[in-house]
Amino acid sequence: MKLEPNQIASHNERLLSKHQQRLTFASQEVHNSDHILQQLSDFQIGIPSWALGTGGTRFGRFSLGGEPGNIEEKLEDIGLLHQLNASSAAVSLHIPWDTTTDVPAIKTLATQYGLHFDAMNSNTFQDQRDQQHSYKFGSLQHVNKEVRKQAITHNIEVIRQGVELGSKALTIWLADGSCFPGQLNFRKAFENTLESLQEIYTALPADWKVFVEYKAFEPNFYSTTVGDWGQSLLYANKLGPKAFTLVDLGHHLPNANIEQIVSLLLMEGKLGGFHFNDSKYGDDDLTAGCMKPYQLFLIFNELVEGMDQRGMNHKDDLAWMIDASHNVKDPLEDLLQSVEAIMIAYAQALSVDRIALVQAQQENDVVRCQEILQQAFRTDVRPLVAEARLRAGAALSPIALYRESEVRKELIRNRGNQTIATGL
Ligand code: AOS
Ligand code: ZN
Ligand code: ZN
Ligand code: ZN
Repeated sequence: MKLEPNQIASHNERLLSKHQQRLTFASQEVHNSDHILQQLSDFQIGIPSWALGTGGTRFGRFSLGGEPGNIEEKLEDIGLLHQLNASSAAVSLHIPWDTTTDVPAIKTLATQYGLHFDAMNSNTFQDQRDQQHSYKFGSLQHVNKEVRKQAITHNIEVIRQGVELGSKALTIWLADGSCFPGQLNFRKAFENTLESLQEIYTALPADWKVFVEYKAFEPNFYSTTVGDWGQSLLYANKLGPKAFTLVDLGHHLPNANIEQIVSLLLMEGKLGGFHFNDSKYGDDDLTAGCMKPYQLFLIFNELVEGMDQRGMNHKDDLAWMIDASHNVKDPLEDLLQSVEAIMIAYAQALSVDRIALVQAQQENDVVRCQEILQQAFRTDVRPLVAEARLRAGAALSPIALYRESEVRKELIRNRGNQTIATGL
């Protein structure tokens, strides 16, 4: 389904006068509202194809109904999100879950929704039907060369599909590691993985990037072969200029200083992109900004500062993606919330008085430094985010419009009540 332009227009009309009051106030609260509005309208966030249905846990899964059963329906859902917020113009596919035989049709469909393809994801953490070798004991790290070869071939196939779709990057997340001490030789696992990654790297087109995603634990609980940003950076450095580290916010050990990691990766020119989400305990894959909005802001604060220092383009030089999983919410509402939280954090980071901050740092004025950051964080920039949407023809309040238009009801009518999204 698609929203009619007049549905959006009449929704906005109803909220307009209240919005304008708020906007006037918010614009006075920041020193650079025009700049922020411009940056916000350029900024686009990639939606994960695997987060459009309820994922469930190993204890169970509760169907929501109306979930997309194929790639066409996934694009339809993301197209709808993009209509609502004008900030979700990209989709990140996962292969083989999203394998398609009719690439031209998928490309046309995506273009109709105003979408393009962000990083492609390979999957060597599950065994697929008819697969010759099992990944039970790892894929790119495996002690058996034949298994490694199978995983390498899969990654090269993902690149091939991505090229056809117009993607420019491959994200590799490995479940590889070990569950018990002694199970594997760390160094050999690293070397095997590196060698495998090198073969994949060789298959990358000239204008492609590869993102090496790290994760501290799970599904392996003793060691992970790409376990932290240090290991990911080692691989990225050894691979070459097309290899980068991907930061998933939920993949760190408790209390890790993610903003510092981000800052140093940027300094090294090795930050590739993000999987945004939030968590309380581990890789919870909850809505971005739902637990630690200040951390999200601090990360964006480093990003804005570091990217501007390096003369990077905020829009294109990093891959901005969400990685999420839903058990109890309507995934589409959750994704709208995540995008909103990311936009808010970004807008706040853009509003930081950098000149004053540098001066306060030079003077070791710790109190002033904190005041400057918290001033930005505590300013309500939501009207600016809404204004950017309004100017782009999207909804002032995406979730309100989603509910008013009874989108889920319509999706259930079209797709049925007992749906399982392909993927997880
Ligand atoms: C797994 O924990 C990672 O976050 C990956 O990005 C993974 O490919 C994605 O979550 C889909 O399972
Ligand atoms: Zn991830
Ligand atoms: Zn995650
Ligand atoms: Zn994860």
